[in-house]
Amino acid sequence: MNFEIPPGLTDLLQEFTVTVLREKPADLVEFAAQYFTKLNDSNTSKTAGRRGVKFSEPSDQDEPMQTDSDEEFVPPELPKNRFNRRKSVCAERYDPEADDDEAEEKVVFPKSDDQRRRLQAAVKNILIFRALDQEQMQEVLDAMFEKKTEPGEHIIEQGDDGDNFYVVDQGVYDIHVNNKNVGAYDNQGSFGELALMYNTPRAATIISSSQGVLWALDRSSFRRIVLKNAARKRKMYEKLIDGVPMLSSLTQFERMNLADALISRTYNAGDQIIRQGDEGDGCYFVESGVVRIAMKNQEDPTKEVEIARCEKGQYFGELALVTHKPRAASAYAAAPNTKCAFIDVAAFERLLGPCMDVMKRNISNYEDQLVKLFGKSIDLSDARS
Ligand code: 1OR
Ligand code: 1OR
Repeated sequence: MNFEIPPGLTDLLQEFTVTVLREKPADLVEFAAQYFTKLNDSNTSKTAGRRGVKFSEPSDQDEPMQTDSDEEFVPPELPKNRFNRRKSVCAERYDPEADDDEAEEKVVFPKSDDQRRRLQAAVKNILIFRALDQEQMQEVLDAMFEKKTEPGEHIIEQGDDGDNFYVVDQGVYDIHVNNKNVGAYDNQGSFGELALMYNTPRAATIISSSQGVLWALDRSSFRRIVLKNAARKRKMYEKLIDGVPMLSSLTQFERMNLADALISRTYNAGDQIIRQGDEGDGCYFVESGVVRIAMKNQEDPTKEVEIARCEKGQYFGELALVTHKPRAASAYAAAPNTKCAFIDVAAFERLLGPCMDVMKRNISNYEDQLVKLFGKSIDLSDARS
């Protein structure tokens, strides 16, 4: 039999194949249908022009942060499953400035003194709210409403569209991903931000395992007040976190939570960041500039010896948090405009568990260096246990 390959077929299939390889769609048939529909639409609307379909690139990390109206939030790469497949293909990126939600009225749920007190306590450690200023926070508190939950109640169903964001007041809430229990919120924490932030289906099912109380924030208030600042912050720290080898074991989800927790601090050359002997209140990641680590001379404590320098991608101030001992050394900015991202001790303990082994290994290296430098060891035994 004689086959005649129509002109353009090879190019067409090649471009399609390359796009499939790049996008890795979960559902090939659905992807193909959307790809060719879009191609057909663009070919009929334009008579000439390059063939091909433009897809949103998930990674535009090298672009500078956008602050104007064309800001876009790209959904994170969470585990794919039959619900949480990338809507991707022709998916419009979200443009908050063009969002109707912006125009919506303020929502106020009046609260009793007791409710207000419980709500204040519940939101105190909610990391995603750290991106808000005081006025925005007040608006959030006004808009939140109380929701009592029963044992076994499904608060969120994986694959559904997002309705509310929730903060735990009391009760235990199990997290299921693909019908597997992967964790729980035990009388604290928050959930349900992903679907609202990135316009994706719910990434997990949340089931109340006891009687409990939640505080809910409706989708449109969340998007109007919380979304922009929180998403900007996640995007801003994404690069920093990716550049810290110690954090490489964190999942995408853990990285986003870490980004919520970080606070940037800027120092002039010579500024003291940590004082030897103080209690540890948090740990620092160097964003730019240089940090000098110096230890008091044991014979003459008025003198200091420089023991290390930290630059972009490195961290310091973890030792006191891991060993529960006072700061082992002082830290100073050694370049103008030295910028560090700070994480407080509570968030450090909650979020950096997966990196603890790496940190402890690095702490053992301190000991070796110390012996080389001073000819004697120091008791860091708690850190290794
Ligand atoms: P959402 O709007 O997608 C479900 O609705 C919520 O569960 C989700 O927002 C998060 O707030 C929360 N992966 C994804 N979402 C999670 C996870 C999670 N845990 C809680 N949520 N992982 C579990 C980490 C212990 C990663 C799974 C591989
Ligand atoms: P911190 O919480 O004790 C001071 O506050 C920080 O300085 C400390 O955490 C570490 O992050 C850092 N080598 C490198 N960095 C160190 C060292 C160190 N000590 C403290 N920091 N040492 C080796 C010296 C050659 C000394 C180990 C005790």
